[in-house]
Amino acid sequence: MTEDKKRESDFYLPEWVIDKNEDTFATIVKRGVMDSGKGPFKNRPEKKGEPSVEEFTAGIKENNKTLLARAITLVESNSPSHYSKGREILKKIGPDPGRSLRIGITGPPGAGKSTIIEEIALELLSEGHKIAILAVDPSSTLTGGSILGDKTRMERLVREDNCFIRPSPSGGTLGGVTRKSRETILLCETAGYDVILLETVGVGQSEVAVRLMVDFFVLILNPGSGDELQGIKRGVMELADLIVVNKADGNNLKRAEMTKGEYSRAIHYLQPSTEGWKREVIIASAIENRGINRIVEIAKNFQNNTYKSGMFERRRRDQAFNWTISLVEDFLKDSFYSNKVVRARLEDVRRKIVDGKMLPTDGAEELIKSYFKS
Ligand SMILES: Nc1nc2c(ncn2[C@@H]2O[C@H](COP(=O)(O)OP(=O)(O)O)[C@@H](O)[C@H]2O)c(=O)[nH]1
Ligand SMILES: [Mg+2]
Repeated sequence: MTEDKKRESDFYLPEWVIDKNEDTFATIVKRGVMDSGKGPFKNRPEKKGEPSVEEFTAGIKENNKTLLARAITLVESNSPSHYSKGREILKKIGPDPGRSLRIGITGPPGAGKSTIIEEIALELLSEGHKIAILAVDPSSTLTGGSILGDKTRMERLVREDNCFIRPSPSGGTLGGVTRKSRETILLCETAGYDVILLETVGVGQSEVAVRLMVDFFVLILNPGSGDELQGIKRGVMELADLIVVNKADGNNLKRAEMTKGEYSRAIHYLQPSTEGWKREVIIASAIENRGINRIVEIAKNFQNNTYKSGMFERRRRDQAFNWTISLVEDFLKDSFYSNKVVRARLEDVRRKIVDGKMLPTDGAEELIKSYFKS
């Protein structure tokens, strides 16, 4: 018994404690109290470990928001053991967890994306839909702002049982965030969310990434002078299924109408983003809740039309394969750059190339050879 106690108390000492040299330390390490048998801790349920894959899956299907959030944390995790558990959960769920409409909302910072998302969500909730709001922000370190906007405004949604809000994971590569967002979408759909709203800041690359994850893609812009039209990349407009000129209120109303006219002319020559769907430009005011029902209506028309034409299903399948390829690419990149031999050679090759002593083509060949030799 005493022998047991001794060993047990040794266990509670930190690793760095030097044997029989107690005076050296200003801190005395004592064993903590696990359970006094009294007080508030007594009735607390025994701390269980992480739920099993089955418990996760069953809980998510019953819309247990805590388990849903924890599962998302697992798939977002960079730790291989967490991520592999996340993957097991996804495997159990299967490739097609339920009918949903995935809507991507993009646009420059401050255009009113979050405000519009909130209004769309409130409208859909009142119709009995279940809404998940996710943020894809590959540039959170650049833009700094909170992507879901003013927290107090979101409070209207936070209280809703049928609404789940998940802000963007901070940091990470675009590829990483994209991969995780796809998994997050699947988890939300398993929990019964039938409309997924994805907000992304328009910074170039992110629109392309989000377009590959959603069914319907909306670009939010503001009333502006004709010059601004030049600044909006043609490519971004080409990705959109709908363009909304937001903030059409107060003194801006007239300008919004004019901007709408300009964009309508500009999109005339663009390729459709979705085969068989003609994009349009509308005006809206999220603050005055005008035009929001029109956005919802157009999204539903889009869903019906693309269901009928088969485009909806076809795009989903293409996106699934695209996801597969991007996972392979992520893997290869990781494998290459974490390879010890490659890492050892990298600096030397870099120096030779920077000093003009080696051709980039030879540098690449050398690195690739060292990868395969290792
Ligand atoms: N006047 C006006 N302001 C708006 C409207 N929608 C959003 N805003 C304001 O624009 C600012 C940025 O909105 P936010 O939704 O956070 O933009 P985001 O960065 O695109 O998500 C906030 O101060 C909003 O209150 C609108 O329809 N009209
Ligand atoms: Mg926002």
